[in-house]
Order: sequence, then C-alpha cells, then structure tokens
Amino acid sequence: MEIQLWREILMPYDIAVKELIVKFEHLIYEHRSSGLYSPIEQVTGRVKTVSSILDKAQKKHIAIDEIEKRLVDIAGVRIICQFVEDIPKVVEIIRNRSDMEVVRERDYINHMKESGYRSYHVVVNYRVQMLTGEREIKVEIQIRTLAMNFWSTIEHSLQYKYKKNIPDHIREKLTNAANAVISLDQEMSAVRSEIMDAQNSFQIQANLVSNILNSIQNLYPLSNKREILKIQDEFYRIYEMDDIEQLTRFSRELDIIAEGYRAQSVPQE
Ligand code: 0O2
Repeated sequence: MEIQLWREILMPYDIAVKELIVKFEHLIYEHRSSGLYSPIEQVTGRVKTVSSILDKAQKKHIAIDEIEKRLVDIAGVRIICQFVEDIPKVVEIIRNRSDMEVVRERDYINHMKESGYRSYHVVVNYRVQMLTGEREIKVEIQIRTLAMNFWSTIEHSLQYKYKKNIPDHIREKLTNAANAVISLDQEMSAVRSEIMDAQNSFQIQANLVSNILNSIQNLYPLSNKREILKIQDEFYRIYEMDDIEQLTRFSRELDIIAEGYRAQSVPQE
C-alpha cells in the first residue's frame, strides 16, 4: 500500500488518540480541582507504526484490507493508576461514558499472561469527526498501575531487543520481577489510605493557595495598595503556620472582602 494511503488511513486513529488523551486528562483535572482523589494518574497514547501493524497482521494472518476491522489496537491509549483498586473505578468511568462504547474487555490483572504481563484492556468504539464526515474506529485502552507499567515497558523493550525470543535466564528474572510487582502493588494498597490522605491534603492546600492568590490578584484594581500589602503579609504569616484550617478561614475572609468591594463598585441606580 502507498505511504500516502497509510497516512490517510491512520489519520482518524491519530485524532482519536489525541482527543482521548485530552478527555482523560480533563478527568484528572476535574477530580483534582474539586479536591478529589483522581483514580487516573497519567495518560499516554500512540498510533501503531505501519511496520508494527504489518508485522501483527502477518502474525495473525490478517489480509491488508481486513486490518482496520480486525486489529483493535491501531489506536492505543494507556491509563496509569497508582493503586490496583483504581483500575475497576477507571473501567466503570469508561463504561459509563456516552462518547465511547465498550465492545471488549480483557482482565489480565486477575488472569496474568504467561509472560507475567498484567493490565486491564478495554476496546471501545469511538467516533471521530473528519473533514470527510464521521468515522467510527476502535481504540484499545490499557489500564494498569505504575508498577505494572514499569514491568511491561522493560519487558516490551527486551522483546524488541531479542525479537520476541527472550533467553530463558532473562525470562526467569522477568517472572521474578512480575511476582515482585504483585507484592509491591499489594504493599502499596495496604498503605493506600495513608498515601491518599497525604496526597489529598497536599491537593487541598495547593487549591486553597491558588484560590487565595487569585483573590488577592482580583483585589488589586478594587482595593488600595496598603490594604493589599497587609493582606499579602497576613497570607505569608498564615501560610507559614502550615495549617489547612487557617488557610481555609483566610480564603473565606478574602471572598467576603472581595464581595464587599464588588458590591461597592456596582453602579447605583
Ligand atoms: P505493542 O507494540 O504494544 O503495540 P488479540 O486481540 O487477542 O487477538 P492481541 O492484540 O495480542 O491479540 O491482544 P492482547 O493480548 O490484548 O495484547 C494487546 C497489547 O497488549 C499488545 O500489543 C501489548 O501492548 C500488550 N501486551 C500483551 N501481552 C503483552 C506481554 O506479554 N508483554 C507486554 N510488554 N505487553 C503485552 P502488541 O501489538 O503486542 O504490542
């Protein structure tokens, strides 16, 4: 097939991957800016290279004109979570979305592959608006923990290096490492609530500081310089106390001050 034709074929896949990365990143943003823990830690994506598509099609005896119908991972999105417990939550979020339809699920978390590979795979139908009209394509979403991702990235590179024939002594080490990943995820799950508490208070504090700085900035055109400097000094004093309750109180006080100025500046009829 001509290279130009491949470009055209892969265009909707490329758009789908870009759109889905933005959508899942928005989910992270929405959780964090509402002070909620995000079950999604990171999102990446890629479109399979032409040579990798051809290799896989050949291996699976798929004819060229059947590739789009039968290869479900031309477009791939990877969602990385901190904890194993986050994975079913992400799957549920995907199942409940109206902009994608789940057509296949594979649970390699509870059914680890012989290689030691663990991940949850969801294949969705996703519609892309192209210049030429709407196209529905398949996207494979892989959901896994940071630890599972570490293992699979290393193993994938070794598969590439050894052209899928990893020597036995390295395979053995990979199997040990896969078991270590299971233990690591279990250990992390055991301290999950402590880690989440720490991360939550960090996020709440970051949101509060950002609100306070916005409020101070909004006061500049409304208030006089002396008062703003007084408010800033008060903010630094409270910030050094490292006390979320004090920051919350200060943020509320600033809202009330800003509201007062706004009321004064509304033209009277
Ligand atoms: P790449 O380079 O990541 O794109 P099927 O759909 O069941 O007919 P398929 O497509 O092999 O067959 O499905 P499966 O098993 O769900 O695997 C899809 C993808 O999961 C693979 O794509 C890998 O990305 C990943 N994967 C599956 N098994 C392994 C494994 O043992 N090790 C690693 N590191 N990744 C794995 P590709 O096309 O194989 O690779």
